[in-house]
Amino acid sequence: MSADALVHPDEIRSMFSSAMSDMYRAEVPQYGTLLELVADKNDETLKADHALHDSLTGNDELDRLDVERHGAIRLGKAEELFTMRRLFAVMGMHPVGYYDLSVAGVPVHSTAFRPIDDAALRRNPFRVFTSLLRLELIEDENLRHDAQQILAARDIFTADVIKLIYLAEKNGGLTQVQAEQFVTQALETFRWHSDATVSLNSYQKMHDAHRLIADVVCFKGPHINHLTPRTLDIDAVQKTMPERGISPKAVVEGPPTRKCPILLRQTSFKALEEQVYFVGDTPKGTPGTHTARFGEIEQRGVALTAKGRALYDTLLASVRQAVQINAGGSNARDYETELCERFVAFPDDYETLRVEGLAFFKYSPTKDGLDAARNGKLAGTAHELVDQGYLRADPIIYEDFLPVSAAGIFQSNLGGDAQKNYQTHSNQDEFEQALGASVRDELALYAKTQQVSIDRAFDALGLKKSVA
Ligand code: OOG
Ligand code: NI
Repeated sequence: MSADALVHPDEIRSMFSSAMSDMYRAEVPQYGTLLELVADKNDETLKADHALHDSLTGNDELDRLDVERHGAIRLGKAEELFTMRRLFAVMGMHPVGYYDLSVAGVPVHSTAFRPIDDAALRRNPFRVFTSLLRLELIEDENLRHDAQQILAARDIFTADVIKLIYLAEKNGGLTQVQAEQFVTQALETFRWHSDATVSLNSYQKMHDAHRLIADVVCFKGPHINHLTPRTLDIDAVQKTMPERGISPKAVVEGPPTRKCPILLRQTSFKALEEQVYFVGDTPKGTPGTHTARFGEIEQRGVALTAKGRALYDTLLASVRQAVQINAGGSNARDYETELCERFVAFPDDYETLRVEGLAFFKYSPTKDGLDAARNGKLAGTAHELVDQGYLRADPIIYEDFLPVSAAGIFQSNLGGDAQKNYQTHSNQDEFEQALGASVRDELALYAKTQQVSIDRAFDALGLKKSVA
């Protein structure tokens, strides 16, 4: 490769995600313990479940499993979100989805920066759940004004990373040397700073209004607050966490345990109380503590269509109406029982999920299909060809997040497991204005992946195009 050849954005994303993981492991040792636990359980699961092993191999998911993780940051002002979009674009990560968390009592709205095409997801599906504080939801006018002033004065990006973003935009990418500098410089924005930018008194005022406001407003930058590996058996990891000195939250967010996993299940361990210094009389500052950083694991399942998602949302809402988890999490079992009982209404085999149009699948020709095509005796729809054994259908993995689950993860790290449901209006327009772009519609991305796979499979079988 010549010195001025451009590095592929997927490669920069992999370099960045691995550098971020190393940094977080050094900053939060429990994250390293969690990674080991997840790797052990994934090995056990794969050894015991050959069908799962085959399906992950067939879907090209096995290779990405070890590098797969997501993280999260919380930003304070529109300009930060705008520049963050440009920074992530250098690594082939683009805003997908709009999440309104105010409905669950968290004063932010969010998107997920992630790779979007199939090849990029296979290479490294690193995602960052990115939230923007909604200052207009702070009721106290003085406090809102103070928060605005503090945020206006901060700059979370290094001068060098800004130059490199411009360079990447101008030249359509970065050279190897520039990419390495970019990763080092970009990492600075996500680093933990134990020096707060405000006095203990200001911190406490923000903290009393909402702990999240203190976390976003009082520090130099949007420290990465967790990194989440993907597990193949979240129940096993949740159960084993205490044995390795980690204490998980009361319940796993998302759907219940199923034979055919759907969407996303997540659980986290409590944020750590860390020593920080507030602006004060002595040069070192006034010592105090702040809790922000935690650990999380996730298990991903098949992506749902709009129809499937509507069923999921309805069932989940009915569970949450029936049982609301209390602050101590002591009624967690009641919640789980209710969840399992109500989700009996959600079909739990891939064939029904596919035929009823509840989930997305990737189609590919089987060997029998290719043989039959040579003899020219194929006909039918995608579903019929699957029935005849000429096509196979593999679940398309859900690459996104769930607003109710995300709010639960936020809540459990802001003090207590209590679930809340607030009513406020979402404001996607304002979010996209700050972002300087519109977010992509995740359902359209899955639908396209499914349709492209059908088109390719039909081409390979010498058939005319069809829809699933
Ligand atoms: C983000 C919480 C949401 C997820 O996986 O749903 C999240 C945060 O606490 O900033 O990470
Ligand atoms: Ni998360």
